[in-house]
Amino acid sequence: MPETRIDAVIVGAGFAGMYMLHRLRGLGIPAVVLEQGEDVGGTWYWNRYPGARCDVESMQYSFSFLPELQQEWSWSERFASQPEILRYAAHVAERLDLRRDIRFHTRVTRAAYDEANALWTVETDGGDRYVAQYCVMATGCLSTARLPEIAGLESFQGATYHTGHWPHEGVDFSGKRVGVIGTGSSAIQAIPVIARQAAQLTVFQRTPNFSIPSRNAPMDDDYESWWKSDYAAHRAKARMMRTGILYGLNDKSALEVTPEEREAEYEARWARGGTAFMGAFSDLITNREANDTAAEFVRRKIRGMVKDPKVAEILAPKGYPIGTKRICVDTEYFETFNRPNVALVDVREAPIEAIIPRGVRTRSGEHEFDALVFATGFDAMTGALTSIDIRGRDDLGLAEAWAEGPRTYLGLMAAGFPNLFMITGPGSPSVLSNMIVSIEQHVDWLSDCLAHMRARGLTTIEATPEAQEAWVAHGSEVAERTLYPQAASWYMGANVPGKPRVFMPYIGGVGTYREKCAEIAAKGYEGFRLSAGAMPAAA
Ligand code: NA7
Repeated sequence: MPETRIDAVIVGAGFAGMYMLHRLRGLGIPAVVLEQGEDVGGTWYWNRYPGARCDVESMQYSFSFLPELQQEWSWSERFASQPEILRYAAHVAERLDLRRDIRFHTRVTRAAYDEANALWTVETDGGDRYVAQYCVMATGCLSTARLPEIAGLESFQGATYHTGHWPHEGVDFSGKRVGVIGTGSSAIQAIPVIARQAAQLTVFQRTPNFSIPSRNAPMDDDYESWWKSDYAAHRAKARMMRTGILYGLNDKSALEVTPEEREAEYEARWARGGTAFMGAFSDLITNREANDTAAEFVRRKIRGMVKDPKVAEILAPKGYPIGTKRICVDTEYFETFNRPNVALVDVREAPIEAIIPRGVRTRSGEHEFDALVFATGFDAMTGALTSIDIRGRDDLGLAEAWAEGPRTYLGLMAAGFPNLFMITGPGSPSVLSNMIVSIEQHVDWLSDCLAHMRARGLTTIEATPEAQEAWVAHGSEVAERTLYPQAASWYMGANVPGKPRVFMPYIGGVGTYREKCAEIAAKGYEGFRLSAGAMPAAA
């Protein structure tokens, strides 16, 4: 087995892996990135389904670490499409000359810690082996696509697709009868586009979702200039926001204003579009009564957009608070159900019994298709990590250590896995935030930590079990103060049968979390053990 000795192995060449490589180079730490795909971009490399678009505004969904980079790049739309984000990733790779240290087409299968030598051995599907001091998992939070467990899945004779693994050459649905299973963010973006092309589209919905119109539009020159004239200051503010996104947050409760004022606030945000809708009042994610006012507003909008009252009722989400399953952002999603070539099947009423050679059989009958699209989501946050055979001290498997749900300190490290780092791991704000803001914060923190260690001749760092347990407890306690645990969401692991129901991201807010991480570093990396050489396990 060919073996390479190197200081650091980074797994994944999405935005996290790319920036990590850049920072390690700056520190003079030789590193290699191992990437499954054939190019950079991570999530944006795989999710090429029609209509794929970021729901964070493009002026904010980009790197901030290099002032020239953010000045020279121009986004063409308010919300960037997947192809444009991928072009941006390629631009960054070129500008920083990153590709020479990235091994594409290389899937990591195993990473094992050699305790005596304090080294990680990382193995790939191509039979290569890398021995490194540090191993950085930049594997993404929504990167392990999931097919549902439906009988007969293999029997379908038409074409099948998963939104998270879309063919690079694209798909032409013209003249085709298409079935889409799922109504999460991916489906909500893809359905209007597929509906315009296909002869017939049938959507299988299990849980309706709240979605806010994006009001996407070509980039407004004045808006772009406003950002670029003082990018550093705007970014600094964004980093301290709850979600790492700069938008107007109303600090009033939804219950302290008059019904008219409340309506006006929701109307203004609905008209402006995007996830800033959830910033309408301060208590929308903590108070059910306040939340109900926003949920009811959106349900009313849906009833107004969808002509058939029966279809509107099926599409109107009920039974869980708005925002507790990830809020969607769409372009004419609900209106699409007014088209004569689009049908909606309520899977709660008529459960899918099986996939059959010609299509889908539900309790109420058979539906024939030429193509089936699975928009059924991901094994979020933990899937990409636990699908690699990661072995820490005493051969402890990460999947085993996380059998009851992920346990980390700050979402950066797990006890028992020295020198193994996670970028935006479970226990950090990650999927509840602007991912690029969170990626930069983690990579910067980790780079500073490695610089600190190297300056002092320290070689090993590990989270203590006590600090980890306290962080996990704090994370659950903060989540319990919100309405989030009330929904069966992928944040809770609820979309994967058998996955423990634990609220995985940290919901204390991006700004608060950043301060906490900085404070821990300032206290000499409190809660971590640092040593010069291999160290025994904590007592
Ligand atoms: P999501 O949000 O996990 O959505 C998956 C959808 O698929 C959701 O509507 C599910 O219904 C549905 N689903 C999953 N399994 C089944 C079965 N067996 N039968 C019927 N329907 C099913 O994934 P997305 O890709 O849309 O979005 C993920 C994130 O990526 C998104 O939030 C953005 O952050 C980007 P359910 O709700 O579980 O009842």
